[in-house]
Amino acid sequence: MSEKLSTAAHWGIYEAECDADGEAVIRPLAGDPDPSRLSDNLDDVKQSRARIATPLVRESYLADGPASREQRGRERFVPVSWDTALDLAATALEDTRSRLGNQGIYGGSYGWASAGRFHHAQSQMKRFLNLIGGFTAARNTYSSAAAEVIINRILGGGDMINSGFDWDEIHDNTDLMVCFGGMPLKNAAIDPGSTGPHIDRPGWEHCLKRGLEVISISPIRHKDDNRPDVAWLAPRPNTDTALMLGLAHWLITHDRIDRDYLDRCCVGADRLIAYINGDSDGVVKSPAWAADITGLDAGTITGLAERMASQRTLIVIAWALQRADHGEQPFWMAVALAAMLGGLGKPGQGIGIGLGTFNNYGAGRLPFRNAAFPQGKRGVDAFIPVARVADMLLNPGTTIPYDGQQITFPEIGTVWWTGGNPFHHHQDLHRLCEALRRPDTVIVNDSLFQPTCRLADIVLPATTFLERNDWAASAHGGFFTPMHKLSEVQGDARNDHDIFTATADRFGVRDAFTEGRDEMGWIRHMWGITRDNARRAGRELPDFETFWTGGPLSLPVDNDSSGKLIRQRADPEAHPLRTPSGKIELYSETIAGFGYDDCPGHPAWVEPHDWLGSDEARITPLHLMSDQPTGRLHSQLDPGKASQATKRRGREPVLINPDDAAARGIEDGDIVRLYNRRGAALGTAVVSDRIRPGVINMATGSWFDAEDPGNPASLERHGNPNVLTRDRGCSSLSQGPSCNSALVECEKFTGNLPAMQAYEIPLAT
Ligand SMILES: Nc1nc2c(c(=O)[nH]1)N[C@H]1C(S)=C(S)[C@@H](COP(=O)(O)OP(=O)(O)OC[C@H]3O[C@@H](n4cnc5c(=O)[nH]c(N)nc54)[C@H](O)[C@@H]3O)O[C@H]1N2
Ligand SMILES: Nc1nc2c(c(=O)[nH]1)N[C@H]1C(S)=C(S)[C@@H](COP(=O)(O)OP(=O)(O)OC[C@H]3O[C@@H](n4cnc5c(=O)[nH]c(N)nc54)[C@H](O)[C@@H]3O)O[C@H]1N2
Ligand SMILES: [Mo]
Repeated sequence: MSEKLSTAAHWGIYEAECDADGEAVIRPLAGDPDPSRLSDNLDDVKQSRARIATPLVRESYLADGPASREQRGRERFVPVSWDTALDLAATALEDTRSRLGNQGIYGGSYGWASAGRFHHAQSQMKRFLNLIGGFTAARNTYSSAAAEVIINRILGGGDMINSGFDWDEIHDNTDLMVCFGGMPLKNAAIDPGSTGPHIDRPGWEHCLKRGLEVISISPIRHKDDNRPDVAWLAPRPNTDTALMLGLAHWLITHDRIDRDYLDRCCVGADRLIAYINGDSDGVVKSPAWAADITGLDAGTITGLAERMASQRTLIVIAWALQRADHGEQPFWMAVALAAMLGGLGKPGQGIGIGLGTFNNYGAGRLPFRNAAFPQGKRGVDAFIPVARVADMLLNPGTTIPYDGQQITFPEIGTVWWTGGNPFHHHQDLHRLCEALRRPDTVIVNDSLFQPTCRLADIVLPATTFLERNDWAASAHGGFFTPMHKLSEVQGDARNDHDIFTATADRFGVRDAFTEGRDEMGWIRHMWGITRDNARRAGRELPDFETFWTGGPLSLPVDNDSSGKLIRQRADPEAHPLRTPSGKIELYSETIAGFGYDDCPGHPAWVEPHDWLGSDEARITPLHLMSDQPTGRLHSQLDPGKASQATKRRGREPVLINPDDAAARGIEDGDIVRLYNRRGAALGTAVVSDRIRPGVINMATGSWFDAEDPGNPASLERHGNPNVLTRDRGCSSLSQGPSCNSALVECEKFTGNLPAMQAYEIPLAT
């Protein structure tokens, strides 16, 4: 073969060669300055003990169908033929359609799946479901639901959650970077849709070398932050809004706010100032008030305010802060604080949302769209806010508020999940088990037997990205990668496309689904559309053959997200934002008009349901944080080498402060049990002063492994924090996930260490 072989994952672009035995040898893109350690998980894409070899049906579903629903998660699976599995799936869809209509099919199927524009698992499923009349969908993401909703309302446009800052701009224009959430460069390993060279760590180090001053504000000190030239402030979790209000109070009382900018480019500053001064509620949001809530000194807060007012300051805010009760507030207040400082709309100043959240996040975008596998026309309009899935399954017919609308939960007969793992991403997992025992049928497509498969009736084995042809395009930075088939398909696995083609056949819509194209036909077609889009925007992409044989390529990107605020600052009348006022909304008439108690018309300190200052903290006194894992992308390839290397004694590490450990007789390396009223999970203690006392952290992604799924009294043996998190929307506005607001207690585990079963496939044979 003369072509250059390549492939891509969310965590990197890879070049490949075939060795003498015809085996593909895969290595990170040449010139990547900081290749991700997640590459070590690739062995498990080739060969994994958890790989599903053939379609599986839960034992009593095969005998009794939906009547066996209570057995989900408690049973073994029977290997069956594709025909048997797909006939059962088609019958389930038919039954649901006739009993409940198409809205009785839940196809929200949230999840990251794999990189690759054609074999995008959810798009494949949604196209098929639309062709048979539609499905109930999901809106927003687990990543940033609260930010998406609030930023859209106050800055006009969801694209404004992209930081819009690249490292060169920061290098040249920023004196002080105040990072709410720190600078967790572990997260910059990945980027949706494939990652070009990992530029964040070198970019950050370049800026520090130039003398950029950084203050990391986070209950955890990250490995990348943990250096003498980065200052660390560790507030109580979920109290950042109070801290920002305290900073704003100092700016107001010391006449250090940019009145001209607030008048010209924002609306509602006076109402927010009245709230901060206590005119509207009798509570002055002074640094002393903020100190009481955050656990920081008042002097530290005033010192920080003065520095921010005196230097060219960039506020950086991690998405984690909004994955919390009232998660909209710190984002809204961070925008307000940046506006008061007057830095918004100036290069290198203002607010960098999510810088460091993904690799290349500030690097800009291409001025054209990459073709996506077409999902077709929505058959029904029904949708839910994505994180309300268990509420929907448990409470059909109930109505909830969401961003000014009223959403009534439909009754669901069939759930089909592909390319996602709700037993990774959702909260209160025992409750989720209960919820997934309600519908008639649960179907899951995956390559590995991840925990959602265990709760399913029908499990369909999907190919991995190494086993098919595709192409990838990075969401940030302009990278395009041919994804060549590098391994033979294992067992009976099928591409998601082929799974839905065969299902479409059972409904007489096969040709409509495929449009007569095969895999390479679609890839060529989608490349052609992308090339046309590029040409219309004045950019040139090569023809398909040149692309397919030529290896990964890149185009220069445009960096224009902060450009909108720069233009607005220069001339607000000529360049209005897409908000009702055309300006930045520090008070929103629209939100105030919704009348939500839990989300007033301006940013405010609204106590979270679970935090270190709440009554609940007397029973469960530790605030649990559950950040993104360093050794994997979410739960993907958890049995893999990089993921396993982060575990201790095979369990997920629990970061705990020496004071909290000593008070509980816990030593480094001990197995500990975390618990609250929602469940209990095991982990391995890592005792360190890199975490604030009263706070513990267990990263996400260890596969859920409960002794008795659905029973909160049973032990989760592996270390999945979502056994402990609360399943409640951030507020009536966004209804986003609030996993980062959870309290727990921790004790040394003294029983016999139970054997884990997370990676075993419970086969009936
Ligand atoms: N407590 C807590 N919970 C959280 C978070 C947190 O911070 N704290 N973070 C949240 C965030 S930000 C996110 S984005 C979510 C992530 O949640 P998910 O995106 O659901 O997690 P993944 O593990 O990426 O799930 C993807 C699944 O798709 C499968 N897959 C990969 N390729 C294919 C394919 O080609 N076909 C098929 N059929 N399947 C495939 C993988 O094997 C894997 O099981 O988790 C959220 N949950
Ligand atoms: N290696 C790896 N990288 C990833 C992912 C992965 O699974 N693995 N997932 C990717 C995805 S989908 C997403 S959405 C992003 C998520 O990006 P983020 O949401 O930014 O990531 P997290 O790791 O959840 O949190 C980052 C840090 O925020 C801080 N933090 C948490 N709560 C608070 C708080 O209340 N106050 C303050 N001041 N700080 C707080 C903690 O230090 C925490 O470690 O990461 C992406 N990057
Ligand atoms: Mo995410």
